[in-house]
Amino acid sequence: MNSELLKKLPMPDELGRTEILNLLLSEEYGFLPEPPVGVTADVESEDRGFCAGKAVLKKLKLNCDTGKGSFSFPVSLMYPAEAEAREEGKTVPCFLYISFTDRIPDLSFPAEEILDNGFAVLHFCYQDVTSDDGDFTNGLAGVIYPDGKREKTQCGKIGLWAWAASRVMDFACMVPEIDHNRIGVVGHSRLGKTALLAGALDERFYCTFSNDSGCSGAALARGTKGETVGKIYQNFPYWFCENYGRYAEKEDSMPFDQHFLLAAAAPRRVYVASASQDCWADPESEYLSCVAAGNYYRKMGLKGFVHPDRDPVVGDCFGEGEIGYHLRAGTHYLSREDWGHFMEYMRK
Ligand code: GTR
Repeated sequence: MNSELLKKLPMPDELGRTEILNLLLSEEYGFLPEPPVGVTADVESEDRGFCAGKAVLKKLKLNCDTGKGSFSFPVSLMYPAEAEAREEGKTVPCFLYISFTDRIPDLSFPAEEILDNGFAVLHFCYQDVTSDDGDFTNGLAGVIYPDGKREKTQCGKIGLWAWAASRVMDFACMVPEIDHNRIGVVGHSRLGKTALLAGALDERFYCTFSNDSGCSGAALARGTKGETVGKIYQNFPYWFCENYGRYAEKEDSMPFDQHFLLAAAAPRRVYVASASQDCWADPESEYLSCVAAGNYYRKMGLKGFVHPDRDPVVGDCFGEGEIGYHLRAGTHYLSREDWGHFMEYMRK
């Protein structure tokens, strides 16, 4: 384990959650829009025969009164049919899955398996919120930034997707089948970065699941062997706020590193999933970030990240602390194996 690097990292120890978040928002992701004045849902269809009738699938439109105009986007809700027996107190834990597609199920989303395991899922497709490019005139961006222009510290696309995840959370809190204290937000890759931000900002999330989120997600920027701040900001400046560009190839000058993002979720749970051949996301940097954030948790009197004092090997899964981690064999992908670990961690 690279303990020299760990010693050199800035530590959030003296900072409270609000200060950590302010730092991350002003320097990296940008400040998100205010929460909406109101959120309502229109049920557009209901399939009671979903997964052979074992589950219910509802397609909804979520309407948000942002204060700057109204914005709507599609969301899907699915839960095991037996969760409707509410008088027996059978509410179920729920995954809020930020997806790359609107397909249900999908190769990266084994819906039936998740439902069979007793979980509800709320699902939305990120590009239904706003496009994944530098155009800030469409979707939520178009409502929040009427002329398509942002200030230096106003959020980029990751912040807008994370804002949408919190609106789905607003809705989740109105669903009687769901256990409102057991909702985990899940995302892969750029949407893993989004899930981490949403989970750090919104204390209603019980747990955040980051899958292969890499640079500007779970992975430390300092000492990375994968994607750098310079590279990501060159290719995807619109994911972040303008200030982040100042740290391109100057990671050592950052007053924070990505373990601050994990620490901002304390005392709640964060789970980081890495893949052994995902060199661009850099599993080692994701692991070290958990180690560093674990120290912050421990200073709060929590377990933090419970792990052996060595680099992880394929097949390792550390789920004892408030920070969980696994290293799966293979490449950049959200697999059934990853979901299996997420479900196991949520059950704890
Ligand atoms: C890559 C990007 C990564 C990761 C990935 C993805 O091109 O460099 O940071 O987010 O895209 O989201 O698929």
